[in-house]
Amino acid sequence: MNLSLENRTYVIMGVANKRSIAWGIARSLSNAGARLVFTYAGERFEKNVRDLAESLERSDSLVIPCDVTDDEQIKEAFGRIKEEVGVIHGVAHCIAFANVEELKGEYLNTTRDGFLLAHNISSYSLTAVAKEARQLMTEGGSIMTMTYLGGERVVNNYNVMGVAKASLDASMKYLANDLGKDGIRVNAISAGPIRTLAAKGVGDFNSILKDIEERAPLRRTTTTEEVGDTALFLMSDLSRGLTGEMLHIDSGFHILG
Ligand code: N5H
Repeated sequence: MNLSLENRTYVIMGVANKRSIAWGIARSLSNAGARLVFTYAGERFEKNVRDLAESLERSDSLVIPCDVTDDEQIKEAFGRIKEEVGVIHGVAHCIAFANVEELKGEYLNTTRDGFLLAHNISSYSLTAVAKEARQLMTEGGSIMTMTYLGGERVVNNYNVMGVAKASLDASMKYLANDLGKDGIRVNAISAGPIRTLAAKGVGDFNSILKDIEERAPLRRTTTTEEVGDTALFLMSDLSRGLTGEMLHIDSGFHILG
């Protein structure tokens, strides 16, 4: 039993640029010998993702569009993956969205549309993706998603995204229960704050990071490499007994009161 992912294929959803957590995951899996399939949402990110995929040592990555708000696109994307690579061994779901104006001030002001949008993209998409991925995971495997502490307790400004992450966390567990009989494990990584594109425009991000450097048990902030290497563990057979679990990769910040 080892960390090698030779002869395995993984779908990575949610690379926006080189700072993306999804890209940290891609590098760790690729270094372990995996073949990768990248999905992106919207033409805006296509070139970034293609350029990044080409920078990997293996030249057989697949890059395809997949807007997770559209069931047809998810079906089409996994249909193409089936045609081109056949069996897959895992999916890294690194997708979230909320209206930026609802990520500050009082949660109370969340609109119905904003609530549904955040839940649609950030939570329901895992279920919709797992349903299609299951059909290609005939040898079993591992599905993982990204969550954040703000789904477990109140973190200022996280607001509707926190409520969506709570829903995502519960979905992860129900999916783990459904898919366990097919040898498919479902887990989540709860990462500490990382300066990604999604974090851009978040007021006070510097002071959030500074607080972590001062107080987290490891006295440093989380890197995409740390998340990537944990994803490698989750995708490998070393984690074969682990499902329905949330791993905090956050320098231990979550244990603080
Ligand atoms: C407590 C905080 C800070 C406040 C909340 C931040 C929430 C961020 C997550 C979502 C995904 C950000 C988001 O949807 C921003 C969009 O409205 C605008 N941005 C975009 O459209 C960019 C271009 C694309 C790439 O973004 C997406 N999502 O497609 C939490 C922080 C301390 C930690 C953090 C930043 C958590 C997290 O969930 O990412």
